[in-house]
Amino acid sequence: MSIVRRTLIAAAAAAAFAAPFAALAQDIKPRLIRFGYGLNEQSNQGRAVKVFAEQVQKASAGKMRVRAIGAAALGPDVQMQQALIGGAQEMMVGSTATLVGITKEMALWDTPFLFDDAAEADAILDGPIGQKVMDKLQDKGLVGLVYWENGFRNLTNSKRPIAKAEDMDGVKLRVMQNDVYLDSFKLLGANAIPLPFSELFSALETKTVDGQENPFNTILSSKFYEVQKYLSITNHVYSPWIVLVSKKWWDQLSKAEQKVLLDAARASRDFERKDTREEAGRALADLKTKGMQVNEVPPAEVARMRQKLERINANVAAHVGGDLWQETQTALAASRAKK
Ligand code: KDG
Repeated sequence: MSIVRRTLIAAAAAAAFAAPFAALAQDIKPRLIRFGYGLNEQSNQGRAVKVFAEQVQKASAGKMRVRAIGAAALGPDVQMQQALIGGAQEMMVGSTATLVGITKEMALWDTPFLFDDAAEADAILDGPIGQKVMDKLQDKGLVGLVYWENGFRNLTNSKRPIAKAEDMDGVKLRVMQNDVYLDSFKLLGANAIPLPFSELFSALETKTVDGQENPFNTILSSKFYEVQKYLSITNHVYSPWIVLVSKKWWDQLSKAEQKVLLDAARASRDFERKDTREEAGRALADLKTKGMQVNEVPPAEVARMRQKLERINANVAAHVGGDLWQETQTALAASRAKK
């Protein structure tokens, strides 16, 4: 047998022997997923990311591993959004409000008083309208998987209780980097100042701003009670979070891998909403115990705020498109008619 033939046979035998190990080596190297978020690990957001990570690890038999990176360590929402679009980061969860610069239809969820309760929010967000808005992200390099609950937002500040809109006059109120929030609180008389969430605690502590607005859960988990005396309950808007994937990265995944992520996202959504609502029920009592002075804004004054903000609805409708706005209003009217 020629030397060439002997060499070829030896090489083929070596390759055949190595193949299973190569496959095994592939099994050993899990696909790593950097999942960034803005609140801290102990928050409702942090707990839900942990559940997502556990679901992914279990469903992929360890072949996909989520590294949860909280407290805006990968940057504020807008920075993480850009990292996902560029493919430098795989996943994040953050506010829909900070996505409006990328996908204008996300402004729909910023409409003051859009949802009367969480049931309405779940039905619209998890239904065809929520999916239609989420699908708009794909042209911009993002894939939305599910909506989580940030919750109904309430006012805190260090100057005075807010019992009516006029009490906001002159209050330097931090808002998310979003025109609907900016315009709404200017209309109510506040001095609205947009800031990333990651800068909020220090801005409150140094009195750069007097107040902010967030759900009870966030006020508690971010320890805003340490730097805010007054909590005024308005429930002025229901705020969703959205779980996002880099489309550049998503498109490289197999269908099976994409299914693992989507199934885990849905399971984490159901956990997060339950966990958030249970915590919100306790958070108000905890905030009082921590020394916050809490007042319920009288329904008549909330109605006056809502009336003042009616003109914001027209801006949102123009921004998101008349068809989407009308479809949402019709769906809400239909669900309310059944109550
Ligand atoms: O990463 C922080 C975001 O999740 C943001 O939604 C938190 O509601 C928030 C705010 O006020 O910025």
